[in-house]
Amino acid sequence: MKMSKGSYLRRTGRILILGISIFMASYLVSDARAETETVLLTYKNFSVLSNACTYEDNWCTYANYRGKAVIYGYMEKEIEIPEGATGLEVAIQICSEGWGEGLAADIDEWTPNSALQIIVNEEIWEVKIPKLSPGNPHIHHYGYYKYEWGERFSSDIFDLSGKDYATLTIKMVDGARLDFWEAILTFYVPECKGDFDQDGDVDGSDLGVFAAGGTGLRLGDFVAEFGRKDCPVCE
Ligand SMILES: [Ca+2]
Ligand SMILES: [Ca+2]
Repeated sequence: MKMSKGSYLRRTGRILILGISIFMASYLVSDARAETETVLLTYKNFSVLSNACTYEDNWCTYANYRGKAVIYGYMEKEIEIPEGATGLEVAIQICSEGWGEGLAADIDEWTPNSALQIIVNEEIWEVKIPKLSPGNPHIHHYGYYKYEWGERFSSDIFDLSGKDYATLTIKMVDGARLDFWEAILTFYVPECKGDFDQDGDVDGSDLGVFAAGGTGLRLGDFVAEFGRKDCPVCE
């Protein structure tokens, strides 16, 4: 069917307005992410172990079964980022053999800054170990415990946009120590909901479909994906 001049102008106008909105809304952050891949790391996978007590080198006497490490310093590792991943969440699993294992700081070494830090390149996420009042079950073995044996905690999502590699550091600050079992890395790739014609990118032709309406996608989400060329394609 031939488009009348009026509807042609209306459609062109709508696309123009969308283009301007996309430019303006490109400051909006979209959180439409899909989990891609998880990677498990034990202390053996870290290339740098500094002031870390391990089952093989058990100078602290607490790393007394296979797979356990007690971290007083830091661990570091170069990680390869899966293609298209823009986010990384790091979860720490504490050993689960028994009472006294956890993320803690000895009472006489504790400061208001006692914390565990997870650092990805320059970005730091940290969890502080609070000073607790006497009689609290989280005070034992001469330490303040933030997490206890068997518990797991997760970082915020680190930004990996445009990177192929990153340096991951797990670091103890001001007397903190960790009974470390494993780190679980979860990589996230933004979902490509805006690749309507399924050709692996979000470009002008997808914009045309979006402009025509009825896609159910929010402008902010479309904008976040606009320009991507790494969308998954059905084989
Ligand atoms: Ca497309
Ligand atoms: Ca295309």
